[in-house]
Amino acid sequence: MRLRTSLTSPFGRKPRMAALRLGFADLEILNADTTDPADEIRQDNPLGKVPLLILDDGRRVYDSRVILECFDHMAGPGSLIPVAWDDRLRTLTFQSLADGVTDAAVLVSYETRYRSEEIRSQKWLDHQRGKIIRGLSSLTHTAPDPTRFDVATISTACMLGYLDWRKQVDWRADFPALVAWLDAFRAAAPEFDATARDPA
Ligand SMILES: N[C@@H](CCC(=O)N[C@@H](CS)C(=O)NCC(=O)O)C(=O)O
Repeated sequence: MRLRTSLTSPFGRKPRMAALRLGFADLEILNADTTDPADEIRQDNPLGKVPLLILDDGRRVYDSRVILECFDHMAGPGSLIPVAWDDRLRTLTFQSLADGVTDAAVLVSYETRYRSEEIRSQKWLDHQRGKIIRGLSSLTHTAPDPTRFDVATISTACMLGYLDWRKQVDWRADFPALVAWLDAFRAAAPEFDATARDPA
């Protein structure tokens, strides 16, 4: 199997963490450049986004949620997504929340990276930051159990790691409960630090 991603992508970090935990030693991780029109990523995924999983039989699988679903199937149902319905629904919804915050954070980052100051929209940045703040507030009240390793905790940790890097909001100052959450997750899941952009 091959995973095409950039090592800085918060969505690409999700399957990289999961593959480490599940012991997928045959997973080859290859770089992809979504900004390069010549990169095959645009043929493999019409959306031109990473991560992309290429199965040994040639099938192309995207996005990160479907890749984790695929890993869960390969490693045995329940390994990343609980099987019991109520737990499954809650876990998948946490994943959607964390991924949605990451989506908003990516848009904030793109607005500042790809658009010059004169055409940048403060209204749009505020709109996206509102999603980030509301998502983090919600997680402060109810968060997935940080001692578990599943699609909810993986996505939440990758989202916080991305906010740490790009600093779209000052989440550590404003949401101290989530600092404790990430510390607890890191202690339980060495895969998080092992997949950092610059692992120690
Ligand atoms: N829903 C997708 C989001 C993937 C995504 O937004 N990836 C970003 C990198 S973090 C990307 O490829 N951006 C390039 C683009 O939007 O053209 C997933 O979960 O995989």
